[in-house]
Amino acid sequence: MASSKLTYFRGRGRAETTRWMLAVTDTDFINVAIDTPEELAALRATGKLPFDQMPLLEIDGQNLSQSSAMTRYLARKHGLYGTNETDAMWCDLVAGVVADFAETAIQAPFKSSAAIAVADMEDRFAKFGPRFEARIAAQGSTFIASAKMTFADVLLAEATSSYLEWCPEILADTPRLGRLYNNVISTPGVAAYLASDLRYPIPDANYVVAAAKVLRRALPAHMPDPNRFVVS
Ligand SMILES: N[C@@H](CCC(=O)N[C@@H](CS)C(=O)NCC(=O)O)C(=O)O
Repeated sequence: MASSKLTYFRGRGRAETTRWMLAVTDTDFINVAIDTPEELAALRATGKLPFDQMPLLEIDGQNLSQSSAMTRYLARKHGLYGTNETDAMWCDLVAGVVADFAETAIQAPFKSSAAIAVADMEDRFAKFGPRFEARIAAQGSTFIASAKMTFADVLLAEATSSYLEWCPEILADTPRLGRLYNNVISTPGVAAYLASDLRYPIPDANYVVAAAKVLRRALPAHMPDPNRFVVS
């Protein structure tokens, strides 16, 4: 039996950073997919979601909410928070910036066309890519927050993986970020995860529709019948 359980929609979304952290720390897990509003209601009725939100990570006898708490919990538990307070501060600082950077990739499948999604990501990368590069250089050219790998590197690699799926040439002028990315995806845990069935495919319109159906929310306005799941 797996030692942890991650419950979310049948896709990457806001659970993906936790999956990468479970992978890099060699923590075995299963994905539990919520596919219907009824399944979400049943999950909420268990009381395991303190703020009624997914993802939910069940680990070490605890129910964790908020992906940022999950990734930091795993980082503290497995020594991926650097070696001193300054490292820890840089981990948190970079994790915050990476969340801003990653948001554009998370929103990509919600855009009205792939061209718009790619343009948004190129703009976002133009802002943050050179800053990541400079920070990695200042840190010693291998990692971004410490002399050794931290969860900040893992989050940055996860976001970068999504950018690369939409914009394959995006790392052309940021070789240090490219090396950091390769270092993370080459760790045994992440490499095994990315090659496994636990890794969901790149999110597309079907994922957007599936999530809206579960949450009974409106779809992006460009989609047909955008209010088809909204219950008034
Ligand atoms: N900041 C949270 C976001 C959680 C969140 O917004 N979850 C959505 C699904 S992606 C949800 O459960 N929405 C239902 C609700 O807010 O009631 C995280 O990263 O875990």
